[in-house]
Amino acid sequence: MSHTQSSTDSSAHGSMKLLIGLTVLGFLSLTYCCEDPAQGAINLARNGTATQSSNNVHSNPGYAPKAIDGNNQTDFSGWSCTHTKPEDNPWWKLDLLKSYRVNHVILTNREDCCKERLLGAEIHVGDSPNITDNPVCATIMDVSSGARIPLCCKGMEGRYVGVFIPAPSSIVTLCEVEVYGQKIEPGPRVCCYLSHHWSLAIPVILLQNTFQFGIRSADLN
Ligand SMILES: [Ca+2]
Repeated sequence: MSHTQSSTDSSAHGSMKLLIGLTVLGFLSLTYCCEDPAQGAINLARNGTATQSSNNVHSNPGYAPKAIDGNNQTDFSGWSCTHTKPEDNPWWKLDLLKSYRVNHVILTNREDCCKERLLGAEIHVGDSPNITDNPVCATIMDVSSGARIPLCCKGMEGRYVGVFIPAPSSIVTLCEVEVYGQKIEPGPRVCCYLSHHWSLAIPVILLQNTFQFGIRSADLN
């Protein structure tokens, strides 16, 4: 077998390993993002406090704490959904009272009407009480699959979870917000960075191993 043929085989072998590595990575990422909170996980939102940019003027006031009252009723007449006034850039904010590593935020939208109001809403997680200073976990692009909107925040760290609609004359209305995550234990921050960015760290490791394996294979040929 010629040297050229051997190099071609090694390159093809390395490419196949790379493809397999990326496929495994994709599967792991999807699995991580789509898992529900563990059974029995504590909803951190229940111990927090909630505020919002304004309150509607209505006989059924949609005060902010109604989104963390533990009642997932999706009909506004059930007195358990929030409602701001129609205004520019409305927001709702949850203060968890201390920082957590937030894995999941689950919103419960209204179903009796108006569920499209949450389209374009940004969910921010971070330590700034000014929620738009914090990174975005997700932007709601689809409200067609039911009232429950699960969002994966991949261990973003923060004390505040905010729902912000960057649009004129809009309304934030939420029937429930659940937050699941872990306490941030004292220790080297490298653990937290890798936890938050593990979906980035793992491909780097896989790519590194794949290329090292390919180089070793080429050396043996
Ligand atoms: Ca509620």
